Amino acid sequence: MQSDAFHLGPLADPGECHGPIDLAGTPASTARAWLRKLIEIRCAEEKIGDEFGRAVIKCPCHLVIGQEAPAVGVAAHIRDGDRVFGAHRSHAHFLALGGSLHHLLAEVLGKDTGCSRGMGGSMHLLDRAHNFHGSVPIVGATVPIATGAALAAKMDGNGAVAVSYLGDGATEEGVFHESLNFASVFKLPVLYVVENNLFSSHLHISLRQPFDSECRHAEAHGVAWQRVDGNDTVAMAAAAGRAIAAARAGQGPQLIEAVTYRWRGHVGHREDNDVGVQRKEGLAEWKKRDPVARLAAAMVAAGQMAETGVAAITVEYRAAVEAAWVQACADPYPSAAALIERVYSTGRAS
Ligand SMILES: Cc1ncc(C[n+]2csc(CCOP(=O)(O)OP(=O)(O)O)c2C)c(N)n1
Ligand SMILES: [Mg+2]
Repeated sequence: MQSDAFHLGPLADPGECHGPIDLAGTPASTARAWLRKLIEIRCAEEKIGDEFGRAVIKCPCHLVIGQEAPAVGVAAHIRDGDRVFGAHRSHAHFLALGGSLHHLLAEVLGKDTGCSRGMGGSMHLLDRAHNFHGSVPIVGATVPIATGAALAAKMDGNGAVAVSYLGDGATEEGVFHESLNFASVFKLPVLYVVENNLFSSHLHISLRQPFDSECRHAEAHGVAWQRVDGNDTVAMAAAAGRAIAAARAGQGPQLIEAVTYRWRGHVGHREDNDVGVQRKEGLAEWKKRDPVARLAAAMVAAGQMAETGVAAITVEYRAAVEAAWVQACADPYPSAAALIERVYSTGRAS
């Protein structure tokens, strides 16, 4: 076993990895598309945070501010027929694949126009038209579903892949290990993206696991793995490109560990609080690893964008988010009848 399968090293050190990233020959148009998507997600999340703070949004929201890059890097390689699954912190996964701001905001407001008809909220996102086949709040629960989707893709021989996003906390669920074992034995075309933000709720990884890197689980199950600076969109896209190409080519399951950090508390809008526990970590240092700023700095240095580029794109997306918000606020709630439309019943009275 590779000993570096156990340790994150500098990637877990908030004093490291602050500089501009390496564009690695990324064309200006591609870098710009990724930057725009990062900023769209950031603006949407800030709005959701603001409205959650004002108690206008009432469902629990797990914000992804600071860890937008994995979703954007992976989405760059998803094509129609692939099946992507998220978890409780999936606004970015949904938006990166092309999900609509309006459908997301309407969902967190409980409106009929939401992506789950307003009946799921932030943790039940769905957008099959953009290959996003669902997110659920039960930690680890979508890992076996994605594995099953990969089995279906293999049986259909259609060249599709499945993607499972999960957190470092979800690797503590037994079904994660069962899924990796199964996928490895059957050489399934599945990519597990572990967004290791070092925390599960208020608990740092050092209090929960003997080692801080989740790659050891891939190694143990014979799954190919890569570890990436999860705040570097270019590196994320490159790793996802390699992994997804290998999975499509029949080389079996892949795992990417994206090391990142969330700026807001576990749930809700506050920066200083994880479910009632005061945060102690060096958030100011982690903010220097901002995926938006680092991609933008590299683009400016390469002459791909003016210094004012981020500000201009941010103005544009704040307006788009605001327009979608106004529309969602004006939308109706589901009718009372709609509440039981999808309820399964045998018809027998108990
Ligand atoms: C099976 C299960 N156990 C516990 C919870 C409560 N819970 C919700 S999110 C969460 C933390 C998960 O951490 P991680 O997987 O690292 O994701 P992150 O929140 O860091 O994105 C926990 C414990 C749950 N929803 N489901
Ligand atoms: Mg986590």
